[in-house]
Amino acid sequence: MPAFRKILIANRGEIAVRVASSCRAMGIPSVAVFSDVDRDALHVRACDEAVRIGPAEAVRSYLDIDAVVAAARRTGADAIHPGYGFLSQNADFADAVAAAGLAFIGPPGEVHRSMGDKQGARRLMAKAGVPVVPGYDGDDQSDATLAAQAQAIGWPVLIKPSRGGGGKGMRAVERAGDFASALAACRREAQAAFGAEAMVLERLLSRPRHVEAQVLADAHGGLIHLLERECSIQRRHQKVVEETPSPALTPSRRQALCEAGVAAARAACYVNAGTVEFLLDTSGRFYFLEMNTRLQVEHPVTEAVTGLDLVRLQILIAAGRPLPLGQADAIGRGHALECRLYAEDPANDDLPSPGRILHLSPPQGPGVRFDSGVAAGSEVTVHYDPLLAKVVTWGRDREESIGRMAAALQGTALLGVATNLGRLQAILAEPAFRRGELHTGFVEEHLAELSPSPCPPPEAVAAAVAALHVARQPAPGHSAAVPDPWQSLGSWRIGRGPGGASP
Ligand code: MV4
Repeated sequence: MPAFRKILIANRGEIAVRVASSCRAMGIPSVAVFSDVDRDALHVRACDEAVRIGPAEAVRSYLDIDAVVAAARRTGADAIHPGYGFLSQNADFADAVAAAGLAFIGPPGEVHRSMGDKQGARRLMAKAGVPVVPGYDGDDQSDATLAAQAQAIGWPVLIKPSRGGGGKGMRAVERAGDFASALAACRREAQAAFGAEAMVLERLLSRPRHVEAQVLADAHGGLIHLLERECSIQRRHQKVVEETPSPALTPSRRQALCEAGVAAARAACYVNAGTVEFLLDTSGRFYFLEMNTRLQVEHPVTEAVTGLDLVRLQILIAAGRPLPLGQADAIGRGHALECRLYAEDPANDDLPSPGRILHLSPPQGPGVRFDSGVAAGSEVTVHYDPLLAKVVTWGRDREESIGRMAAALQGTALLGVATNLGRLQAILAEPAFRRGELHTGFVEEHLAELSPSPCPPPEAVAAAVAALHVARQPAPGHSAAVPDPWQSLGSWRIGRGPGGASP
């Protein structure tokens, strides 16, 4: 019997396409939801049916709990997969889905709630024996107590708002004299952003690595880890390159970190797929950072080395099935990398770069996977995350995986919007990257060497697109595999853009 009758995917872009593919492989019909600007989006075509849930603004569509639950009810779906981002870690959403008599493909609301607060999460982990960064997570939040605790921790200290995710509102303080004003600024910001001002203090680790453990728990007490991922290559808290295994871990450290991930998940009463984030300091010690109560963007590298389908496992767990594998079956083979392709302009401070995708040639080759939320003709808007696609490579070892990634990036062509493709190639070529010398300041530190070559002018892009499409004319009797370039260009014509503007 199939796990569910029908699954609604409460997301868009590459992850909605990814979830739809596992639904299809399991013989479960899928329902897409879409906003007005996503009517023709790839994820809508990837699903068996689709429901409009609102206008472009995410708060009135992909973040609208009532609209999403109503769409599930209307289409007869009996489960909802939230993907990542949007409502995926929203406790009220998980509760609303359950209250509607539907299965939420993720942990229950209570788990999201308890892990959505750094203070509570730190206390729970410390109690469970999971190492946390030396710091303070007490209830006494008076200025005097926090200042005294900071002094006891030792400088530099990092002030973290208990409710802030993804580095929001954090402040590093180098010396005692700067603490009071930094604390006041943090409180004002946290009050405005989250309506709460509890702070956690931690020793500021210098050039740490970000290593996370993938965990998997069923509803019957079964709980395993699926090894780790290293995600140190990021910029402004946006991950760019991820890999597994981490080049920084010895086998015994790896086992300790992954077992700490399992202990963290057990303490949180975790169910479904989750990620326990750690910081790894320069001496190899690791500390709990936070727990992500969802499927992660970078899950494909784990799939590449374990041979598992994480979305399928999530669905089976949500249907009440026991884990179909034990810890001894979770073996990593070889090495996998993921590069995130973003519609952002490295020549313009990485700002989002909306527009129409005129041409997309995906990478090919052995050990290459391409998870894309867009195709030629797709419109990239400013309304959502600028992630376009992920290039994933597998190799017998890190060197082979890097070689395949470098080749895959070289074999990727995406025209019409500015992307970080050149930056990804530069990171892969960086000697420190090749040596595995990664840390969370890597991109900023090497930014000068990672600077992009300038974008070609629009006329050159259009000419290249036309040339590519001419070169791909089908043999007589075969239908064209790609859309007509003049159609994909919309109203743009050489020397006469719409309203005189370039495309
Ligand atoms: C830290 C840290 C150094 N020391 N905590 C950033 C996001 C938030 N989840 C936690 N973050 C950090 N916490 C201590 N005690 C450095 C960071 C950090 C970081 C962490 C993971 C990935 C990328 C990062 C980039 C900058 C800072």
